[in-house]
Amino acid sequence: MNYIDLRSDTVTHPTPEMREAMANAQVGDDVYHDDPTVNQLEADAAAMFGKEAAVFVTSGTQGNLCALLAHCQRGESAIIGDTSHIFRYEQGGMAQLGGILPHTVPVQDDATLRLSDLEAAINPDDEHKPVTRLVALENTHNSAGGIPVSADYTRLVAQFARRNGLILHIDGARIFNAAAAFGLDAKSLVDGADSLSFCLSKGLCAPAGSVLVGERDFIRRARRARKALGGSMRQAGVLAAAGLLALHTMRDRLIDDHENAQLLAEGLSEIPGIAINSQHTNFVFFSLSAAVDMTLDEFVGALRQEYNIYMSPYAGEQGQVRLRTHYWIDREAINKIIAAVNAVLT
Ligand code: TLP
Repeated sequence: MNYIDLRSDTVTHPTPEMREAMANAQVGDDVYHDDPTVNQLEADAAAMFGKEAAVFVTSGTQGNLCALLAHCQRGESAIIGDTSHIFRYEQGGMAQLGGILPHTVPVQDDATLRLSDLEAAINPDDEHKPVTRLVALENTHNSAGGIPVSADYTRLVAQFARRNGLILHIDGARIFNAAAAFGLDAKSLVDGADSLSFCLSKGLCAPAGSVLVGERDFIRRARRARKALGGSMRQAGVLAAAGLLALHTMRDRLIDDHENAQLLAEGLSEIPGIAINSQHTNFVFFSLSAAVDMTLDEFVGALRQEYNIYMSPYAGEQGQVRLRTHYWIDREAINKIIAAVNAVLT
């Protein structure tokens, strides 16, 4: 590649091994459960998280929406973080298509939701109020800057959910980044959760697809939701073949992306005019200091035009740039980025 793309880890291309596996994949019609490669991916994902079943979906957004549609009835309420991806960046699909009311609670600086806020968000049994059905966590937390959420905290929320008759769903788009950050098996990060959606197409490099895991009955309902959303694919084994490699060969190297993000933040922090706001897992957020005589758009434009380095100002908060490291950004690229930013600012 003759460019360096830091806008997201969603920009990752499939690896050469994935392209080869895709070309050779055995396929069938997955709506008939006939695609052996999809079946394998679903079985492996379910086993990895100690759940009964799994369903291959087109995207992280579809995984979350299928989960919410399968868990909740129209008119019910789900408690979610006010900066959660489900609330902010998924077209309000839960409300738009599911008639599910989002009840938001503040996401704390450490990416957790306070148990007292969760408690206060549960509606009493009162005919004026929607029935509260579910609580959702996000790990790692995107808007919080890629912060990983601990296994202990997740267990606490799972116990809280159990005590209050609520379902716990985890948006684990980057659950393997959290696992790498803690040096833990990803399964321990979803202990007690009823469902988890995780993405194959971000740091793990598959070209498309996410997997939703949970109990068998729940997955049966989620498959119906996927169908209603037009997301049931036919010979999806060509995608699942890349997904299998993502699941089995790409998790262990995520720690390299975290190290690269750390090196990047360290290198950028030494450049006058750059203020690093946060660095967690594979995320770096920074701002330009007031002394810099350039708008963010001009800065980002100069990097793109002069150095083929892509960054984007972060839509969530004005004045910040969000960077993501991933498989296609190696040490050499990190050094090039630091040198280019230095050149643009001096
Ligand atoms: N996030 C994308 C954008 O939509 C913002 C990105 O570039 O980070 N959950 C989380 C925590 C996510 O970060 C994302 C994608 C999703 C779900 C949705 O996944 P896709 O894009 O596959 O629908």
